[in-house]
Amino acid sequence: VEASIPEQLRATWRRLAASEFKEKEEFQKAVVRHVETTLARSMYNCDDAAAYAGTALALRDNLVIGWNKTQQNQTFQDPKRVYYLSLEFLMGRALDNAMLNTQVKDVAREGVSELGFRIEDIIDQEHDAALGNGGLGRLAACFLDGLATLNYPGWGYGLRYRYGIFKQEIIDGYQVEVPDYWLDFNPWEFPRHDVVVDIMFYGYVKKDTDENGRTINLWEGGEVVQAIAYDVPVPGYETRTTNNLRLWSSKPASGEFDFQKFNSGDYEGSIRDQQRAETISAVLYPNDNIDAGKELRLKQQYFWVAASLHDIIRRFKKSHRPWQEFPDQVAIQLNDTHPTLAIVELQRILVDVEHLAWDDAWGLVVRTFGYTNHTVLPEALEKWSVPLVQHLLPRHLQIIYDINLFFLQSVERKFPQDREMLSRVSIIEESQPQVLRMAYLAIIGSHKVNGVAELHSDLIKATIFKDFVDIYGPDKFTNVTNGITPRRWLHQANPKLSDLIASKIGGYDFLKNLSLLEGLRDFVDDKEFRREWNEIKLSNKIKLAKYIRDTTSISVNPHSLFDIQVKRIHEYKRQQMNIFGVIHRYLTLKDMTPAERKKQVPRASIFGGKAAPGYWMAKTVIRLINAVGEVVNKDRDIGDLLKVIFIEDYNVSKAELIVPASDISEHISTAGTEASGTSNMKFVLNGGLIIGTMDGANIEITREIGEENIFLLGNLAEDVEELRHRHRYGQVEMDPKLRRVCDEIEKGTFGDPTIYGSLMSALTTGCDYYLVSDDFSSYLATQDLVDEAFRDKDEWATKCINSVASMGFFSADRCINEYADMIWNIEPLNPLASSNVL
Ligand code: NBY
Repeated sequence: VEASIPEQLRATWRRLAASEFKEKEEFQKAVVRHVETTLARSMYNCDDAAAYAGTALALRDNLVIGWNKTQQNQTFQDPKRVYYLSLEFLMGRALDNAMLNTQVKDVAREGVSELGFRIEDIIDQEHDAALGNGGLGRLAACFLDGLATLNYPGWGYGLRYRYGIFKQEIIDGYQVEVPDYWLDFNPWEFPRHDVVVDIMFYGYVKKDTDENGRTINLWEGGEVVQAIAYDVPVPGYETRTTNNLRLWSSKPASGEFDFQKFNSGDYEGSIRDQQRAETISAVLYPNDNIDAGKELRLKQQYFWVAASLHDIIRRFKKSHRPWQEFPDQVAIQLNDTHPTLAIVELQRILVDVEHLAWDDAWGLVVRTFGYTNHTVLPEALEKWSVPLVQHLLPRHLQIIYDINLFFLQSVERKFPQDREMLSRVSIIEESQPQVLRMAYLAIIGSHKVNGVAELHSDLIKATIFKDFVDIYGPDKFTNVTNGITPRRWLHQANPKLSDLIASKIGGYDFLKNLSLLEGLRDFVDDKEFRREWNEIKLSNKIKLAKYIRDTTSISVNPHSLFDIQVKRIHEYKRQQMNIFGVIHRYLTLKDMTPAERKKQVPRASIFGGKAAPGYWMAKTVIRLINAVGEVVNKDRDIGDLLKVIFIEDYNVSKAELIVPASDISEHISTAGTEASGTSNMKFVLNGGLIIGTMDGANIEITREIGEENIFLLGNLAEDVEELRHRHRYGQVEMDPKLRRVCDEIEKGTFGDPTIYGSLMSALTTGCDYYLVSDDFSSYLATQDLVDEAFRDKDEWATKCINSVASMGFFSADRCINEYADMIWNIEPLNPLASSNVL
């Protein structure tokens, strides 16, 4: 407040206020000014990279104006806000999205063209913001887009990793990890050197008495690092609302380096502390769906959670409301258990610092938090070692013990006869060493717990959280099926399809109200419309084929069936089943006479995805896919009939190229293992069909688009347990077709078979935990149906169009509105409401 300009001078400010460009020439002026002044370049020295920088900076000026106004408006109106705490925000590129959301792309295209550039080349210069692993991180990014588009006052809080997810290179068929230097030039972040929070680790707890003679606990004597805020604007589509994503970066608390050491000649020693502090936000852990339990990861979690809560509380305190109103002003959503310490940190602040009574504080905490679960896989459920937490966060451990004690007392009152219940639901698992079950803590400290698709939400209630349903009743648990933003995943990724749809159903309103896609049904029978539809798909396939040719020198016939599986490599997602199917197809083609081969539907099997660096089995799958490609792609008997491609370094911007080019995409996880999946939604929205199991959101996609429009295969979740049991007792013969595939691998057709030893033994001695053998014949039979269906181009287009027409439900906007109503209890804020500041 003391930094604000006195009232009598504000008229001058208002007269001089920066304004947004709308016309081409204003935009061009801004680009040239940034190239010439901000970058100190000129027309004699302006390559695509400089043109990107100039364009991004010009656009950024516009964004910042709307962003400042949104934030001022939110400050003045002071509505209840939601804070989305996520260790991952997989944002991808910002420029194209910002141009489209603020409706200036056409102006920009013309503008840069007159300056000698193609907008597509400029867009391509941008480095992805890859602060995430996969679905969980991308979901957070889609949610930010939905929140802003719907005018909800909502911020994201995350970590500003210096290195995002590694860049994947394929060398001799193997994945090689290369660091991701994404911050070299990032015009989309604003360092807030004035927003700094001290964060403490280690130390001890001292008991003391306050002025009223009550015992208080003081956490002190620890090591301090500083969190500095970096803000990223998040523009909504066709609204002035531009929300904020605040990312924390770590730095040493005590100056840049140790002068004493520096002066005494210990140059290395002088920067050691600095590096130690900066290590906290240095790298994103590259695991998806696996808990590594590393101390640095726990430090990241506390650092980020403590800085974010401090910031949220500072904002709450500005309006001088009593603590009782905290949950009426603040909703905090926990994206998985990674931010669960926020529950403990808020309780600590309320009790130790603000001196609220325990029960009053706890009531506020529970009303504030919601927890989203993204997995049932036991290896992905976070558990922190008690000695580690004791060492790093001694006071938090005490608070967790108390939370657990009061919780267990209440359970005991409710179930006095059930002694085993207490050890089952205790936050502390009595292992060696003891560990904290973070999911249990998240449930106990939240008022709502949700899964991310219907089946998944049912499964968590029936399995991993069953006792908690008995304790709290079923209403604490709910489902919010995931969604995706149609702005990025249709309009931006597939502009031609978006334009065609708009030309038919009366403009682009469907981008804000995705159910309007229903209007497409009126045109399914229109032959000319189907022709245009197919032409767009073909042009998207040509574009991908060109990319594949440019990057791998493999040529793919764009008329072949593009069969795509792109996602993190994981056994439960079963890329191995896909590549075994490809080998089977290859062997079948080899068995045929040339005349028989001529009758087959040509297919390109396209894979992409990163393996966690320590995940041996996943890396072996990548190696096998590449080895199969090596053999198949140069086999003269096969030609165009089968191509096997592994696209290097799958990320958000590559997804924007790949997703619109699919005919069929694979979502073939073992039933009950994929919580939702979100790329399944992206592919269907872009006019591709799905081959998939009855898992995650595939089930609801089927319900929406109709069984006739999806290729389902495999066993059901309810049968998985029984099937695994049979494998464990050696009661399952391997499927003969799979046997033949394995024999071929073991014969050395795809190189030294010892490379694939782990993969082979997982099917046999490893009891085939993911049930590849059980689903393989169903998978192959379903792939045959895909081939048959693809022959009838008209029928295929009809399926695709009808499916797209039914995808309204999977908008991130529907999903955000459900969270807002059921969990956050927040309302949209009119971006123009506060006329005194605008
Ligand atoms: O979240 C994914 C689910 O697998 C997918 O089914 C769902 O659609 C998506 C959005 O709800 N989960 C996911 O991507 N998880 C991770 O990336 C992840 C990352 C780190 C850790 C655990 C999971 N970790 O413990 O470090």
